[in-house]
Amino acid sequence: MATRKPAPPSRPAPGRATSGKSSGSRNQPATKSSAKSSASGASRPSRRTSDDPAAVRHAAVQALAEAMPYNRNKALEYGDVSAVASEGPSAAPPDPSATGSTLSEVAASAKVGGGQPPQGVDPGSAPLDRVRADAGGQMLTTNQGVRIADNQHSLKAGLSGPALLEDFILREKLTHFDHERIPERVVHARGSGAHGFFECYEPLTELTRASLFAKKGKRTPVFVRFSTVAGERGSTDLARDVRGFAVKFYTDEGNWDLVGNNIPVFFIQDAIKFPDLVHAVKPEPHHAMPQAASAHDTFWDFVSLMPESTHMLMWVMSDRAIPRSYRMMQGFGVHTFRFVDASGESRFVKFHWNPKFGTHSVDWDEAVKISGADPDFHRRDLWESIEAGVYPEYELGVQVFTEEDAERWSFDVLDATKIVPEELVPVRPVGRMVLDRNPDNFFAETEQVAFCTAHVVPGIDFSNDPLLAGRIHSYVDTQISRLGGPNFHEIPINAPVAPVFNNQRDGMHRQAIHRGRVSYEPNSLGGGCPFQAGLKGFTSFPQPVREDKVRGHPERFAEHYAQATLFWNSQAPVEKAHIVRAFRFELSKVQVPAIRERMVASLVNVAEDLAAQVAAGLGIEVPPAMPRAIERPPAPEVEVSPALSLFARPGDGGIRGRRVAIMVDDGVDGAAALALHEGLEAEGAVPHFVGVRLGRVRPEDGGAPIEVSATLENMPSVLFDALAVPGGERACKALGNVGHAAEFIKDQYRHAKPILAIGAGRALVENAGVPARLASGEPDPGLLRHEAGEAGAALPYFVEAIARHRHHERELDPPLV
Ligand code: HDE
Repeated sequence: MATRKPAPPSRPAPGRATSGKSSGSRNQPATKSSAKSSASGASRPSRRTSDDPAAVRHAAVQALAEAMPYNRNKALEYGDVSAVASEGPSAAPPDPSATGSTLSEVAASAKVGGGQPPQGVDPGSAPLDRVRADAGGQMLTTNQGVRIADNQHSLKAGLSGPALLEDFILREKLTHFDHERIPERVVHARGSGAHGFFECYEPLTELTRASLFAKKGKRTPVFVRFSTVAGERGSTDLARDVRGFAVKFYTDEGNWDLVGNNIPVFFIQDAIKFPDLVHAVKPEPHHAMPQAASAHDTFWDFVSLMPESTHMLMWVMSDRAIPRSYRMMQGFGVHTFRFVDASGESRFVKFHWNPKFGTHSVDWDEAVKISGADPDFHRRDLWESIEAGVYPEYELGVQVFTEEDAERWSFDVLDATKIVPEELVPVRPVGRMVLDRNPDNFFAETEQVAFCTAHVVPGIDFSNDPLLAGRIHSYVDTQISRLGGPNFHEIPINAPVAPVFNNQRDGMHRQAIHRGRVSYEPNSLGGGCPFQAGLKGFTSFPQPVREDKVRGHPERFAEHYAQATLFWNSQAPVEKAHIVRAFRFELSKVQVPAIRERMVASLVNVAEDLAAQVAAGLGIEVPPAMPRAIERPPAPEVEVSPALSLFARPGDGGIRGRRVAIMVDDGVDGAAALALHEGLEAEGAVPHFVGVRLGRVRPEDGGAPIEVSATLENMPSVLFDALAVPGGERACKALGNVGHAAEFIKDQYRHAKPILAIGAGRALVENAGVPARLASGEPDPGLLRHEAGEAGAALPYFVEAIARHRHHERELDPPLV
């Protein structure tokens, strides 16, 4: 290849990156001039020889073009040297007018601002304050800023006359209203979001060059959206379903989206099956039922024919699929990703989010009732916790391993239906995420936020997981129809805090007003800007690819059951009982017996005791095991992994944010009620005086009346984590005649929640049918019974019982109460 003549020394060369590899093999000038220095050479007019702006601009344009006598990077675009990205040449204009669109830009106004803008600025990356609108003290206007005199009447020909077409105020208002909805997400339509930050524990530079992990204590803003998958936008939060756990990190080197779930594996191995899976799980196409649920024929038909989904089914049938709160569930990146360090070394990585409040769930019977009592249960919990300063917090952990490690294992790390057991690769905590701010506006932020697995930053890269590959395509594609065009990155919640400069132009709803005539690269008329970043930019990990084009998967993808068995073997007895119950319930909703039987046949390959219990629950014989895709599956490395149990992460032992009902009526033991309220509040819990009606109840001791904050009707039992009955003869007698009170107590008991009964409260609880002891004859540790006057002494035990979350010892199937 021909060598090029370097630029004469009198004319400093435009900036360019050099690397040992590239500068050694080509005749390239090694100096990098700053923007200023390029403008100070011979081509720059030494002073303004004219006051004529056109002449100044002409000279400046000429100087800028002269600063690039040829494309210095061309020779670096070929051969081996081209594999190393080099920074693009650039030069700063000697006069800002050189890169403007028009000489008239100096004419300032209240609309366009004050003349020439500073160079290299992207106002879209500035804090969201720039677009947060507030109407305090302001008059109502149209969208054109015209003040509206009357917002009560349309314009009519006379008081009783016809409405007039010329009423642009009415028409603007209705037209806007008519278009207030955008298409909902095809999956994960139902979601709730929050702002926060990620804080790095220590530099991870030995693993990744990603800037968010560069320094101890470094904080990166985040926006998180939690979601269910199958339900529509207005569906219940408490469906049995996977939860989305999508995090947008606004790093100083661009946005990184970790678009994960609360379950570490997925149903399918290849993106080409995703539309089939979603069509099967969504409401059936003929009658659009059921909403948000997976308990129906098409779902079980599909998954029972796709044995690779069995592992995920075990998680979905476990209590993981009915979390108590978004604050109390794990998150996972699911796929294997890559960390890449500054030297280009790469290792595989899997991402985990572990909640500070522990992993806790609700009972299925409870979930069903919450769906009626408060379908916004998770959304409300997230909102109210943040408003109360009980910030959801998660620790980010990574499992890092090499390709050689991965090669040795019995499963394939590119198969998203598999985990890497923590016994093989421990999870290393690397930082924490705190969600400390609710959005200003649900639509503008939570609805319009657009996550995408393709949004990675230098230091994070993809693996060859075939499911991930499809996602890299799918997310941007879906936003184009959902958000109406290719400029959704400019919507404030999506815009990175790292400034955006490129030559993409136009498209629906373009916000930026790009200055100048240059929208191509290479150019000299814009000083080469924006120029390619070379090694300062994102470079793909150069993984070798030398194979035939095929449609297929490696042999190890054919093993479908070992990790489903691992999950089953790692569950506590009560978790296993809940899995059996869930399969029984779900399959009992399936109308076609052959599908039920096929699914149970598949479960035989997971564990015979599981299959036997599910079969018994469905009233069928255990069928023969479903034939496997491989006859002799490899032996798994790990047989039991305690980390897979929900009980492995009880949380920090506190009860912050837990809702506790204190049941009151006229004649209540006021001292006990108030002591409990105060004590629980001091622990960060959210106590409510729950009565038959709103208003005040008068305590038996004649003390100050107590304000009821919730009723047995408007906040039934399932909306509380625990119950205290403070006693008082008259109150308990009256409550004993209220069906809602008995139901409340029964549900607290059935859902294994702590109950504290003081004085006369003990009889109230007993009369509701709550047994004093467990079926085994042992005392029930979740049922605390105390004499009148012992509220203060009982409180620490009650707090401890709430911190345990649930007292599953009392559970029987079917329930006694
Ligand atoms: Fe998604 N997924 N997905 N997904 N996904 C979407 O993107 C898709 C998959 C996940 O809160 C969509 O903006 C394909 C796995 C979350 O806004 C869409 C495949 C995991 C969210 C899409 C998958 C997820 C989505 C719908 C298989 C866990 C909600 C609207 C190749 C790791 C993000 C949208 C939010 C959303 C496609 C599989 C998680 C259509 C094609 C595996 C948390 O692009």
